[in-house]
Amino acid sequence: MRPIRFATTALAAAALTAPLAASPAAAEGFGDGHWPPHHSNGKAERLRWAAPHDLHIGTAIAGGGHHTDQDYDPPFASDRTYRTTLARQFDSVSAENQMKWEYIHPERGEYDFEDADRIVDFAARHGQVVRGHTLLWHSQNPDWLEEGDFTDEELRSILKDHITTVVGRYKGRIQQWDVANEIFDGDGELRTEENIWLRRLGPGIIADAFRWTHQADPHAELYFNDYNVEGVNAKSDAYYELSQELLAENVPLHGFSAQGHLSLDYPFPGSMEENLQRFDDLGLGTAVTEVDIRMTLPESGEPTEEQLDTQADYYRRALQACLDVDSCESFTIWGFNDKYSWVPGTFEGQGSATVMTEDYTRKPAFFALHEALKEEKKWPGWPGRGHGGR
Ligand code: 9MR
Repeated sequence: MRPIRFATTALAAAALTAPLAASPAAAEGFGDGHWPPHHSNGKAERLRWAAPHDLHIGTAIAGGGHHTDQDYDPPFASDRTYRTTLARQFDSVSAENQMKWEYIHPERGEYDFEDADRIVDFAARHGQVVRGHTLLWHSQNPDWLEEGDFTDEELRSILKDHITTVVGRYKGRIQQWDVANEIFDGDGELRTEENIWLRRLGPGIIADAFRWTHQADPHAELYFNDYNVEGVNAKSDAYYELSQELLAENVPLHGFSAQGHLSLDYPFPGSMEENLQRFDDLGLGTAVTEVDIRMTLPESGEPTEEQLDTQADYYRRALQACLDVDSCESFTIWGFNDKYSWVPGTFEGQGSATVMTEDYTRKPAFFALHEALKEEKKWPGWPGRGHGGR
Protein backbone atom coordinates (compact mmCIF):
# COMPACT_ATOMS: atom_id res chain seq x y z
CA MET A 1 0.00 0.00 0.00
CA ARG A 2 1.34 3.40 -0.88
CA PRO A 3 2.05 5.81 1.93
CA ILE A 4 0.24 9.13 2.01
CA ARG A 5 1.90 11.94 0.05
CA PHE A 6 1.85 15.62 0.79
CA ALA A 7 0.15 17.61 -1.92
CA THR A 8 2.70 20.33 -2.49
CA THR A 9 2.34 21.22 -6.13
CA ALA A 10 -0.68 23.41 -5.53
CA LEU A 11 1.05 25.02 -2.58
CA ALA A 12 4.14 25.77 -4.60
CA ALA A 13 2.11 27.14 -7.50
CA ALA A 14 0.21 29.36 -5.09
CA ALA A 15 3.49 30.72 -3.75
CA LEU A 16 4.53 31.74 -7.24
CA THR A 17 1.32 33.51 -8.13
CA ALA A 18 0.94 35.21 -4.74
CA PRO A 19 1.10 39.02 -4.49
CA LEU A 20 4.64 40.33 -4.66
CA ALA A 21 4.85 41.31 -1.02
CA ALA A 22 4.12 37.74 0.00
CA SER A 23 6.35 36.14 -2.62
CA PRO A 24 9.19 33.86 -1.59
CA ALA A 25 11.61 36.32 -3.21
CA ALA A 26 10.36 39.13 -1.02
CA ALA A 27 10.35 36.90 2.03
CA GLU A 28 14.00 36.09 1.39
CA GLY A 29 14.84 39.72 0.68
CA PHE A 30 15.97 39.14 -2.90
CA GLY A 31 16.29 42.11 -5.25
CA ASP A 32 13.11 44.05 -5.88
CA GLY A 33 10.84 41.27 -4.68
CA HIS A 34 9.75 40.20 -8.16
CA TRP A 35 9.32 36.48 -8.42
CA PRO A 36 11.08 35.23 -10.34
CA PRO A 37 13.70 37.97 -9.94
CA HIS A 38 14.27 39.80 -13.27
CA HIS A 39 17.80 38.47 -13.68
CA SER A 40 16.74 34.87 -13.21
CA ASN A 41 16.20 32.14 -15.72
CA GLY A 42 12.54 31.65 -16.44
CA LYS A 43 10.36 29.10 -14.76
CA ALA A 44 10.77 26.76 -17.69
CA GLU A 45 14.44 26.39 -16.86
CA ARG A 46 13.89 25.13 -13.36
CA LEU A 47 14.05 21.51 -12.32
CA ARG A 48 11.03 21.70 -10.02
CA TRP A 49 8.80 23.07 -12.75
CA ALA A 50 10.06 20.61 -15.34
CA ALA A 51 9.34 17.66 -13.06
CA PRO A 52 6.21 15.54 -13.45
CA HIS A 53 3.66 16.46 -10.79
CA ASP A 54 4.22 13.25 -8.82
CA LEU A 55 7.98 13.55 -8.50
CA HIS A 56 9.76 15.66 -5.88
CA ILE A 57 13.13 16.90 -7.02
CA GLY A 58 15.36 17.67 -4.06
CA THR A 59 18.74 18.69 -2.76
CA ALA A 60 20.61 18.54 0.52
CA ILE A 61 20.93 21.89 2.29
CA ALA A 62 24.60 22.51 3.10
CA GLY A 63 25.58 22.95 6.73
CA GLY A 64 27.55 21.21 9.47
CA GLY A 65 29.73 18.17 8.77
CA HIS A 66 32.66 18.86 6.45
CA HIS A 67 31.51 22.48 5.98
CA THR A 68 32.76 23.37 9.44
CA ASP A 69 36.36 22.71 8.24
CA GLN A 70 36.07 25.01 5.21
CA ASP A 71 36.98 28.67 4.91
CA TYR A 72 33.57 29.82 3.62
CA ASP A 73 30.60 30.99 5.65
CA PRO A 74 27.68 28.55 5.78
CA PRO A 75 25.94 29.27 2.46
CA PHE A 76 22.37 28.73 3.67
CA ALA A 77 22.78 31.66 6.06
CA SER A 78 25.11 33.87 4.03
CA ASP A 79 24.82 33.28 0.29
CA ARG A 80 21.76 34.76 -1.40
CA THR A 81 22.38 33.07 -4.72
CA TYR A 82 22.53 29.80 -2.84
CA ARG A 83 19.13 30.37 -1.26
CA THR A 84 17.55 31.67 -4.46
CA THR A 85 18.77 28.65 -6.39
CA LEU A 86 17.56 26.35 -3.62
CA ALA A 87 14.09 27.88 -3.75
CA ARG A 88 13.83 28.05 -7.52
CA GLN A 89 15.17 24.68 -8.53
CA PHE A 90 13.95 22.24 -5.88
CA ASP A 91 10.70 21.24 -4.23
CA SER A 92 12.25 18.90 -1.66
CA VAL A 93 15.09 19.56 0.78
CA SER A 94 17.16 17.32 3.05
CA ALA A 95 19.20 18.35 6.05
CA GLU A 96 22.76 17.44 5.08
CA ASN A 97 23.91 17.27 8.72
CA GLN A 98 21.59 19.50 10.74
CA MET A 99 19.23 16.78 11.96
CA LYS A 100 21.92 14.26 12.83
CA TRP A 101 22.40 13.36 16.49
CA GLU A 102 25.60 15.35 17.05
CA TYR A 103 23.88 18.53 15.84
CA ILE A 104 20.39 18.26 17.14
CA HIS A 105 21.16 16.45 20.42
CA PRO A 106 24.66 17.67 21.37
CA GLU A 107 24.37 16.98 25.11
CA ARG A 108 22.28 14.48 26.99
CA GLY A 109 18.78 15.91 27.34
CA GLU A 110 19.75 19.09 25.45
CA TYR A 111 18.52 19.70 21.96
CA ASP A 112 19.57 22.36 19.47
CA PHE A 113 16.84 22.82 16.89
CA GLU A 114 17.99 26.13 15.45
CA ASP A 115 19.38 24.96 12.10
CA ALA A 116 16.77 22.25 11.61
CA ASP A 117 13.98 24.75 12.33
CA ARG A 118 15.41 27.11 9.70
CA ILE A 119 15.36 24.35 7.12
CA VAL A 120 11.80 23.30 7.87
CA ASP A 121 10.61 26.95 7.88
CA PHE A 122 12.41 27.72 4.62
CA ALA A 123 10.80 24.67 3.03
CA ALA A 124 7.33 25.75 4.17
CA ARG A 125 7.84 29.24 2.73
CA HIS A 126 8.89 27.84 -0.63
CA GLY A 127 6.40 25.02 -1.09
CA GLN A 128 9.00 22.32 -0.50
CA VAL A 129 8.73 19.01 1.31
CA VAL A 130 11.46 17.91 3.72
CA ARG A 131 13.34 14.64 4.06
CA GLY A 132 14.49 14.08 7.65
CA HIS A 133 17.95 12.55 7.97
CA THR A 134 18.54 10.52 10.19
CA LEU A 135 17.51 8.73 13.43
CA LEU A 136 19.46 5.49 13.82
CA TRP A 137 22.98 5.52 12.39
CA HIS A 138 26.50 4.44 13.35
CA SER A 139 28.07 7.79 12.46
CA GLN A 140 27.95 11.42 13.64
CA ASN A 141 26.72 10.51 17.08
CA PRO A 142 27.76 12.77 19.98
CA ASP A 143 30.52 11.66 22.36
CA TRP A 144 28.16 11.68 25.33
CA LEU A 145 26.24 8.90 23.59
CA GLU A 146 29.08 6.86 22.08
CA GLU A 147 31.28 7.08 25.17
CA GLY A 148 28.61 7.19 27.85
CA ASP A 149 28.23 4.51 30.48
CA PHE A 150 24.62 3.47 29.98
CA THR A 151 22.68 0.31 30.73
CA ASP A 152 20.81 -1.28 27.84
CA GLU A 153 17.54 -0.06 29.30
CA GLU A 154 18.87 3.50 29.49
CA LEU A 155 20.08 3.33 25.89
CA ARG A 156 16.68 2.14 24.71
CA SER A 157 14.95 4.98 26.44
CA ILE A 158 17.54 7.48 25.11
CA LEU A 159 16.73 6.40 21.54
CA LYS A 160 13.00 6.42 22.15
CA ASP A 161 13.13 9.90 23.73
CA HIS A 162 15.26 11.23 20.88
CA ILE A 163 12.91 9.91 18.21
CA THR A 164 9.83 11.06 20.06
CA THR A 165 11.25 14.55 20.63
CA VAL A 166 12.79 15.20 17.20
CA VAL A 167 10.12 13.56 15.07
CA GLY A 168 7.39 15.01 17.29
CA ARG A 169 8.74 18.54 16.92
CA TYR A 170 8.39 18.38 13.13
CA LYS A 171 5.21 16.32 13.07
CA GLY A 172 3.29 16.92 9.85
CA ARG A 173 6.21 18.85 8.32
CA ILE A 174 8.54 16.05 7.26
CA GLN A 175 7.51 14.01 4.25
CA GLN A 176 10.03 11.19 4.64
CA TRP A 177 12.35 10.17 7.48
CA ASP A 178 15.49 8.12 6.94
CA VAL A 179 14.79 6.14 10.09
CA ALA A 180 17.61 3.62 9.75
CA ASN A 181 20.66 4.73 7.81
CA GLU A 182 23.44 2.46 6.52
CA ILE A 183 22.72 -0.46 8.85
CA PHE A 184 24.32 -3.09 6.56
CA ASP A 185 27.93 -3.38 5.41
CA GLY A 186 29.03 -4.22 1.87
CA ASP A 187 28.61 -7.96 2.45
CA GLY A 188 25.02 -7.50 3.57
CA GLU A 189 25.84 -8.08 7.27
CA LEU A 190 24.26 -5.86 9.91
CA ARG A 191 26.80 -3.42 11.33
CA THR A 192 26.64 -4.96 14.77
CA GLU A 193 30.04 -3.56 15.81
CA GLU A 194 30.04 0.00 14.49
CA ASN A 195 26.40 0.79 15.22
CA ILE A 196 25.89 1.41 18.92
CA TRP A 197 22.18 0.55 18.77
CA LEU A 198 22.68 -2.78 17.01
CA ARG A 199 25.72 -3.65 19.13
CA ARG A 200 24.04 -3.00 22.44
CA LEU A 201 20.36 -3.65 21.78
CA GLY A 202 20.36 -6.19 18.95
CA PRO A 203 18.57 -6.12 15.57
CA GLY A 204 15.12 -5.86 17.18
CA ILE A 205 15.85 -2.18 17.82
CA ILE A 206 15.35 -1.49 14.08
CA ALA A 207 11.64 -2.37 14.24
CA ASP A 208 11.29 -0.37 17.47
CA ALA A 209 12.82 2.70 15.84
CA PHE A 210 10.27 2.50 13.02
CA ARG A 211 7.40 2.03 15.50
CA TRP A 212 8.48 4.96 17.67
CA THR A 213 8.88 7.19 14.63
CA HIS A 214 5.43 6.23 13.38
CA GLN A 215 3.91 6.96 16.80
CA ALA A 216 5.53 10.39 16.80
CA ASP A 217 4.37 11.29 13.27
CA PRO A 218 1.84 8.87 11.76
CA HIS A 219 1.85 10.64 8.38
CA ALA A 220 5.59 10.63 7.74
CA GLU A 221 6.89 8.00 5.33
CA LEU A 222 9.56 5.90 7.01
CA TYR A 223 12.60 4.76 5.04
CA PHE A 224 15.69 2.59 4.98
CA ASN A 225 18.51 4.55 3.36
CA ASP A 226 21.98 3.42 2.23
CA TYR A 227 24.80 3.81 -0.30
CA ASN A 228 25.97 1.11 -2.75
CA VAL A 229 22.45 -0.28 -2.90
CA GLU A 230 21.54 1.24 -6.26
CA GLY A 231 21.78 -2.10 -8.04
CA VAL A 232 20.96 -5.66 -7.07
CA ASN A 233 23.81 -6.86 -4.85
CA ALA A 234 24.47 -8.49 -1.46
CA LYS A 235 23.72 -5.29 0.41
CA SER A 236 20.46 -4.48 -1.37
CA ASP A 237 19.49 -8.19 -1.03
CA ALA A 238 19.89 -7.80 2.74
CA TYR A 239 17.51 -4.82 2.73
CA TYR A 240 15.08 -6.74 0.55
CA GLU A 241 14.99 -9.63 3.01
CA LEU A 242 14.76 -7.45 6.09
CA SER A 243 11.98 -5.40 4.48
CA GLN A 244 9.95 -8.54 3.88
CA GLU A 245 10.44 -9.62 7.50
CA LEU A 246 9.41 -6.26 8.90
CA LEU A 247 6.39 -5.96 6.63
CA ALA A 248 5.28 -9.45 7.69
CA GLU A 249 5.44 -8.22 11.30
CA ASN A 250 3.41 -5.09 10.42
CA VAL A 251 6.28 -2.78 11.24
CA PRO A 252 5.55 0.69 9.80
CA LEU A 253 8.25 0.55 7.14
CA HIS A 254 7.18 2.57 4.08
CA GLY A 255 10.14 2.83 1.81
CA PHE A 256 13.61 1.96 0.62
CA SER A 257 16.03 4.55 -0.71
CA ALA A 258 19.30 4.32 -2.58
CA GLN A 259 21.60 7.25 -1.90
CA GLY A 260 23.33 7.33 -5.30
CA HIS A 261 26.87 8.43 -4.43
CA LEU A 262 28.37 7.30 -7.72
CA SER A 263 31.77 7.65 -9.35
CA LEU A 264 32.91 7.77 -12.97
CA ASP A 265 35.68 5.40 -11.90
CA TYR A 266 33.07 2.63 -11.75
CA PRO A 267 30.47 1.56 -14.28
CA PHE A 268 26.93 2.86 -13.74
CA PRO A 269 25.00 0.35 -11.59
CA GLY A 270 23.09 -1.31 -14.42
CA SER A 271 20.33 -2.94 -12.39
CA MET A 272 19.10 0.19 -10.64
CA GLU A 273 15.59 0.15 -12.06
CA GLU A 274 15.27 -3.59 -11.43
CA ASN A 275 16.38 -3.10 -7.83
CA LEU A 276 13.99 -0.23 -7.07
CA GLN A 277 11.21 -2.16 -8.80
CA ARG A 278 11.56 -5.18 -6.52
CA PHE A 279 10.99 -2.95 -3.48
CA ASP A 280 8.06 -1.34 -5.28
CA ASP A 281 6.69 -4.85 -5.82
CA LEU A 282 6.74 -5.33 -2.03
CA GLY A 283 4.39 -2.35 -1.81
CA LEU A 284 7.10 0.01 -0.56
CA GLY A 285 7.83 3.53 -1.66
CA THR A 286 11.23 4.06 -3.25
CA ALA A 287 13.46 7.11 -3.49
CA VAL A 288 16.89 8.20 -4.64
CA THR A 289 18.20 10.45 -1.91
CA GLU A 290 21.81 11.63 -2.17
CA VAL A 291 22.96 11.62 -5.78
CA ASP A 292 26.35 12.99 -6.68
CA ILE A 293 28.75 11.72 -9.30
CA ARG A 294 32.40 12.24 -8.58
CA MET A 295 35.37 11.84 -10.87
CA THR A 296 39.16 11.77 -10.69
CA LEU A 297 40.18 15.20 -11.92
CA PRO A 298 43.03 15.82 -14.37
CA GLU A 299 46.09 17.72 -13.08
CA SER A 300 44.49 21.02 -14.05
CA GLY A 301 41.80 20.35 -11.46
CA GLU A 302 39.15 20.96 -14.12
CA PRO A 303 37.01 18.16 -15.54
CA THR A 304 37.32 17.44 -19.24
CA GLU A 305 34.37 17.87 -21.58
CA GLU A 306 34.20 14.11 -21.95
CA GLN A 307 34.05 13.64 -18.17
CA LEU A 308 31.24 16.18 -17.89
CA ASP A 309 29.29 14.44 -20.64
CA THR A 310 29.71 11.02 -19.01
CA GLN A 311 28.71 12.52 -15.68
CA ALA A 312 25.59 13.99 -17.31
CA ASP A 313 24.76 10.55 -18.63
CA TYR A 314 25.12 8.99 -15.14
CA TYR A 315 22.82 11.65 -13.64
CA ARG A 316 20.30 11.09 -16.40
CA ARG A 317 20.35 7.32 -15.93
CA ALA A 318 19.93 7.57 -12.17
CA LEU A 319 16.95 9.88 -12.63
CA GLN A 320 15.49 7.68 -15.37
CA ALA A 321 15.67 4.62 -13.12
CA CYS A 322 13.56 6.53 -10.60
CA LEU A 323 11.16 7.86 -13.25
CA ASP A 324 10.63 4.34 -14.56
CA VAL A 325 9.54 2.94 -11.21
CA ASP A 326 6.04 3.90 -10.15
CA SER A 327 6.71 4.31 -6.44
CA CYS A 328 9.85 6.43 -6.91
CA GLU A 329 8.48 9.88 -6.17
CA SER A 330 11.54 11.57 -4.70
CA PHE A 331 14.88 12.20 -6.39
CA THR A 332 17.42 14.19 -4.39
CA ILE A 333 20.92 15.37 -5.24
CA TRP A 334 23.47 15.77 -2.42
CA GLY A 335 24.07 19.47 -2.94
CA PHE A 336 23.95 21.40 -6.19
CA ASN A 337 27.19 23.42 -6.19
CA ASP A 338 30.71 21.96 -6.35
CA LYS A 339 31.99 24.51 -3.84
CA TYR A 340 29.98 22.93 -1.04
CA SER A 341 30.34 19.26 -1.97
CA TRP A 342 31.72 16.80 0.60
CA VAL A 343 33.60 14.90 -2.14
CA PRO A 344 36.98 16.72 -2.46
CA GLY A 345 37.54 16.56 1.29
CA THR A 346 36.92 12.81 1.37
CA PHE A 347 38.34 11.50 -1.91
CA GLU A 348 41.74 12.93 -2.72
CA GLY A 349 42.03 14.22 -6.28
CA GLN A 350 38.31 13.82 -6.93
CA GLY A 351 35.56 16.37 -7.27
CA SER A 352 33.19 18.15 -9.67
CA ALA A 353 30.46 15.84 -8.35
CA THR A 354 27.46 18.17 -8.46
CA VAL A 355 25.43 19.81 -11.23
CA MET A 356 26.79 23.38 -10.92
CA THR A 357 30.26 24.89 -10.76
CA GLU A 358 31.34 27.10 -7.88
CA ASP A 359 29.92 30.19 -9.62
CA TYR A 360 26.55 28.47 -10.20
CA THR A 361 27.17 27.78 -13.88
CA ARG A 362 24.98 24.86 -14.81
CA LYS A 363 26.90 21.84 -16.02
CA PRO A 364 25.80 19.30 -18.66
CA ALA A 365 24.49 17.20 -15.76
CA PHE A 366 21.99 19.92 -14.84
CA PHE A 367 20.66 20.07 -18.39
CA ALA A 368 20.52 16.27 -18.60
CA LEU A 369 18.27 16.19 -15.51
CA HIS A 370 16.16 19.04 -16.82
CA GLU A 371 15.72 17.42 -20.22
CA ALA A 372 14.81 14.01 -18.73
CA LEU A 373 12.21 15.63 -16.45
CA LYS A 374 10.69 17.61 -19.32
CA GLU A 375 10.51 14.54 -21.51
CA GLU A 376 8.82 12.55 -18.75
CA LYS A 377 6.26 15.30 -18.26
CA LYS A 378 5.56 15.52 -21.99
CA TRP A 379 5.48 11.78 -22.65
CA PRO A 380 4.57 10.21 -19.29
CA GLY A 381 5.74 6.66 -19.01
CA TRP A 382 7.36 6.64 -22.47
CA PRO A 383 8.77 4.25 -23.62
CA GLY A 384 6.22 2.20 -21.79
CA ARG A 385 6.64 2.14 -18.05
CA GLY A 386 6.40 4.23 -14.99
CA HIS A 387 4.45 7.41 -14.41
CA GLY A 388 1.93 7.12 -17.24
CA GLY A 389 -1.59 8.37 -16.70
CA ARG A 390 -1.06 10.06 -13.36
O1 9MR B 1 27.59 15.49 3.35
C1 9MR B 1 27.84 15.08 4.68
C2 9MR B 1 29.14 15.69 5.15
O2 9MR B 1 28.99 17.08 5.31
C3 9MR B 1 29.57 15.07 6.47
O3 9MR B 1 30.86 15.55 6.79
C4 9MR B 1 29.57 13.54 6.32
C5 9MR B 1 29.99 12.85 7.60
O4 9MR B 1 29.76 11.50 7.54
O5 9MR B 1 28.27 13.11 5.97
C6 9MR B 1 27.91 13.57 4.70
O6 9MR B 1 26.64 13.06 4.35
C7 9MR B 1 26.53 11.63 4.27
C8 9MR B 1 25.10 11.28 4.61
O7 9MR B 1 24.73 11.81 5.85
C9 9MR B 1 24.87 9.78 4.60
N1 9MR B 1 25.29 9.20 3.35
C10 9MR B 1 26.64 9.56 2.91
C11 9MR B 1 26.79 11.07 2.87
C12 9MR B 1 28.17 11.46 2.32
O8 9MR B 1 29.18 11.01 3.16
